[in-house]
Amino acid sequence: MLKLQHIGIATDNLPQWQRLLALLSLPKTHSEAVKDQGVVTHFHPIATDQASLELLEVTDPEGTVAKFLAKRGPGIHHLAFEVGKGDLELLCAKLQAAGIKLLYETPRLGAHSKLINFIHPSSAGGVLIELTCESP
Ligand code: CMX
Repeated sequence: MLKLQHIGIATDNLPQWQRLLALLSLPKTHSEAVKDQGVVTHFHPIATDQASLELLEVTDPEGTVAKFLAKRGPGIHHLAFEVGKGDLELLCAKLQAAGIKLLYETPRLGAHSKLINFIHPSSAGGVLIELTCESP
């Protein structure tokens, strides 16, 4: 099985990402200029034990993913991070207090019967971020 190594995110606002990743307890471990590619890379390791690629097949033509496909075309739709059981409400409160825009007032039920909430792309450098945890 292939092992996920990293996900590259293009940004024009590094401080916004650094602030959000600090709130999510994802510190930077390494920065490196890659002159040949015209970038400086900043690495924030994430635990990837049993991560999946989730293919989103639309069933509701009015749904958010159908809208995404129509507006932006196919491609990466969101990143999902799992937090410890019982920790989602606390993390959401911390993010809200820091001015990060969440989609739901309280987490909803998602795939695998997990609790989910989302950070709006406007608060996460143009990337939709799903936060998930085991439901109690
Ligand atoms: N990634 C990055 N940007 C996105 C995006 C995505 N997935 N979806 C929308 N955007 C952009 C829009 O293009 C728009 O950009 P502009 O302002 O430049 O036009 C911007 O975000 C704001 O959009 P919006 O008008 O607030 O809202 P949308 O109607 O486009 O909906 C969002 C965006 C995030 C609120 C909606 O997609 C949503 O509710 N998502 C959460 C639910 C979800 O995505 N479910 C599917 C996955 C379920 C699962 O994995 O289980």
